[in-house]
Amino acid sequence: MSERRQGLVVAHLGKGLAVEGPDGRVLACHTLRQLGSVAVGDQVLWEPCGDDQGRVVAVLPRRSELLRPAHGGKTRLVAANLDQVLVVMAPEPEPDFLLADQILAVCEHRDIGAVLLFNKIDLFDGDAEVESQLQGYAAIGYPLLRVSVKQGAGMSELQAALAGKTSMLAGQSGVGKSSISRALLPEHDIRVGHISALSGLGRHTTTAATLYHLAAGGDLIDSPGVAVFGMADMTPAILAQNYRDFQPFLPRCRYNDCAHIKDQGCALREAVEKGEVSDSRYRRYLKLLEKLPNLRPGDSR
Ligand SMILES: Nc1nc2c(ncn2[C@@H]2O[C@H](COP(=O)(O)OP(=O)(O)OP(=O)(O)O)[C@@H](O)[C@H]2O)c(=O)[nH]1
Ligand SMILES: [Mg+2]
Ligand SMILES: [Zn+2]
Repeated sequence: MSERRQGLVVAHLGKGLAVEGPDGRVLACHTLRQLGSVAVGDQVLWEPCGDDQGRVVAVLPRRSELLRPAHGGKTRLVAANLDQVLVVMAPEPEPDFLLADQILAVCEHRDIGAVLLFNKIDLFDGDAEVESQLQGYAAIGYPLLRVSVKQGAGMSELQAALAGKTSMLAGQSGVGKSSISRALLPEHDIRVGHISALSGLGRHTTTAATLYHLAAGGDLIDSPGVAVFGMADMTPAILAQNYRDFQPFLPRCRYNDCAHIKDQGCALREAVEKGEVSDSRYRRYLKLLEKLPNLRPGDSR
């Protein structure tokens, strides 16, 4: 029986995994079929087998799981042990606060922290509407960082927010996610080369999630696309519960299954009318409801 070691899954290969051992070396590993899904960010136990390869024999308990919808109503694990998602926005393209709300709700649902990252402040003219939305998020407890990768502004605060944590960047196209990654990840190209060079288990595609170590501490999982923040497993009730600012009011709705639309005795709507909950957050919630697959007409009273 060979010796078991702990390792960190840093990438998916065609038929296996790239696992980083305690000495920092990355090697290709097979997985046992009965292990089920293993994802980037997983802590695993592995044992050496053959030439510079390993076999993953166990997955250690996870503190969080990020899933995305897959074929046949199933879900696929995209990343494990994420601590936080950085929701990147910018003055240009015009901020998509609906997408931001969706990402924040999915993170809340998965017990993953969230931070707002407002990039390109070199282009920001102080637009009152954008500023008021940003401050609204800060008021309900989301940390708000303002940076300009282009000018290097706010980058040390960003590094401090990432230190000691496993994070992922998310947000609409063109806000600067890749630019931020490049600024934070001097080892990016080296690592992609190493992982692609691992033999025997198929190729690593750069379209798959990959974990990188940050120079100033912490890890960054680079995962393309915002599809991972789908709401396939959410009902109206679950969506509302994952709005931090809605939570205090929900237990006071007259009906347990209140969808908070036109329901009688809806405490959330009352709170919006009294100005205790942001009207724009509530209106965007109504829009997100329309994107939920589970909402049938007549679900609400
Ligand atoms: N003025 C300014 N431009 C920036 C800043 N950060 C990024 N950009 C520019 O914004 C554009 C988009 O940046 P990307 O990093 O490609 O954006 P992305 O979020 O990765 O976009 P997708 O890959 O399409 O999702 C590029 O032209 C960058 O040079 C910034 O701080 N200030
Ligand atoms: Mg990009
Ligand atoms: Zn209600």
